[in-house]
Amino acid sequence: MKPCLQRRLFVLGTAAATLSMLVPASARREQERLVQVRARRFTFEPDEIRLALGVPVSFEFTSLDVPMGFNLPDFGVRSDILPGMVTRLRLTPDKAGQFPFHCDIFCGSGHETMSGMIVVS
Ligand SMILES: [Cu+2]
Repeated sequence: MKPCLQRRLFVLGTAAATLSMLVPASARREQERLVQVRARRFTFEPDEIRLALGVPVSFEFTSLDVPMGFNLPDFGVRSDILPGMVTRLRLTPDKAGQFPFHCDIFCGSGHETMSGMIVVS
């Protein structure tokens, strides 16, 4: 490699390293947490989900038997959960506490008890 080309590459590399240090931490993409939830008559697994305040989460729902719903009224979100499919729901918890969720699609006797809890701290 010619010395002048080596010097150019060094300058370019140094400039790129400097630029990456100048990007503030807040502008970097926050790590999104993945939470997989499996539904089956008449349970969610897991039925207690602990989340960190302000950290984005991506839910992936699957049903092992019949169509279900995931409804989290305190955050105003819901999702269908269909057998053989993965449905996704993104959420960034902006308040701390315990927030119940439940199935909102009738799935048989026992549907009324199909619920769980999101715990944000
Ligand atoms: Cu149900």
